[in-house]
Amino acid sequence: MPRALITGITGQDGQHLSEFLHEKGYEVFGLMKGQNNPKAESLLAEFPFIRLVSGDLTDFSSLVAALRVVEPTEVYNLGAISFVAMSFNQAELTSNVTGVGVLRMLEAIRLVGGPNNNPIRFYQASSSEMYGQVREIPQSELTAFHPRSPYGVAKVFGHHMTVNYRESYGLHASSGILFNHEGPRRGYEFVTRKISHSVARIKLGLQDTLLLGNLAAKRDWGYAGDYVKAMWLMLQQDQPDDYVIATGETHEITEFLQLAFECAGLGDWKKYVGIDKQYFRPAEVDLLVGDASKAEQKLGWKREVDFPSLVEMMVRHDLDMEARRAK
Ligand code: NAP
Ligand code: G4F
Repeated sequence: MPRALITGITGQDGQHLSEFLHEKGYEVFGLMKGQNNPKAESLLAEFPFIRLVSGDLTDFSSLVAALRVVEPTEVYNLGAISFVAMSFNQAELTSNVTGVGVLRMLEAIRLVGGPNNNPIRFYQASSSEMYGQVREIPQSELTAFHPRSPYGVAKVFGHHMTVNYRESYGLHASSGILFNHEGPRRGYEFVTRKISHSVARIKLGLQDTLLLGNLAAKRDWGYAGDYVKAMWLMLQQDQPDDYVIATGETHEITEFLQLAFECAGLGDWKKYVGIDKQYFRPAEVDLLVGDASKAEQKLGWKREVDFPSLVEMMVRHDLDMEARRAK
């Protein structure tokens, strides 16, 4: 039976990937940080099949110990400080977890090896944030990086380390350059979930306004459930490689706002949305749009959920959730 060790198990993608791998017959292990992580209980309540092992991406020996206990056939490194805004305020922590954490895991895999002398296959959660101030449109695996945040810089480090360990030691290490992906499990700090959640609360009379930052940014937004399939497909290939995973469409935040407010029957979003300087970033990524043709051709991957369906899925989920809470 294949065994997966997932770092970032409590995050959006960790949850989707656990569910997906479990359905495929995997034994699923998750790396859990902290001495009494409050997220453990709710995670196990929803996904009772997950087995937790203690460890932290900033602690090398804990990663070695986790690999020895689990003996995984595949490692998915999703753990990170992933909130770009926070990375400006905690640049050193972000570099340590999101950047050097990748090196620690690669080195641990190289030293521990895999069960029965089978090499462990490794997935690195790289990001479209690495393109930052984009050099070409759309962005592909060959586009040069110009990161615009400590988070983006850390992801570039992790990406290059993954490529380097593949080339230097022959590790089956693949890097997925994933564009923004969202859904009802998205953290409330990210703009799409902040909007869908606020729309639900405004509709139910629990909130009056929604304060946001730069509304002119454009993102290539897909559904997280579609994107974790691509992670798995990368590790099933004979040869490791790097792949862009994206929808190929870009939308302004105002388009997300328009669809979300309409979906809840609230009409014009401008009546409810205000601008607050605190949500602007020292440097912005203005536009992202990915070219996933390599993944489509080589992995047979294709997104299933389109942009309007994604917005609707998130708003309907949050309307139901807030209505249940209000009872
Ligand atoms: P997320 O919801 O923010 O989850 C991040 C996870 O990392 C959490 O489980 C968190 O654990 C864990 N973590 C934080 N610090 C850690 C540490 N020191 N050691 C071990 N684990 C730690 O992120 P996501 O949206 O699921 O994204 C998954 C990965 O894909 C991340 O690496 C992210 O940077 C990358 N990515 C995401 C997107 C996207 O649009 N979602 C796009 C491209 C790349 P706690 O909950 O215990 O803090
Ligand atoms: O939702 P965001 O915080 O996502 P961002 O910065 O694009 O990063 C996400 O996607 C990356 C992939 O490209 C991941 F690697 C990363 O881990 C994360 O998952 O912000 C999206 C846009 C930004 O331009 C931001 O300035 O929305 C703008 N924005 C405007 N008002 C806001 C807000 N973002 C947030 N979070 N909150 C606001 O109030």
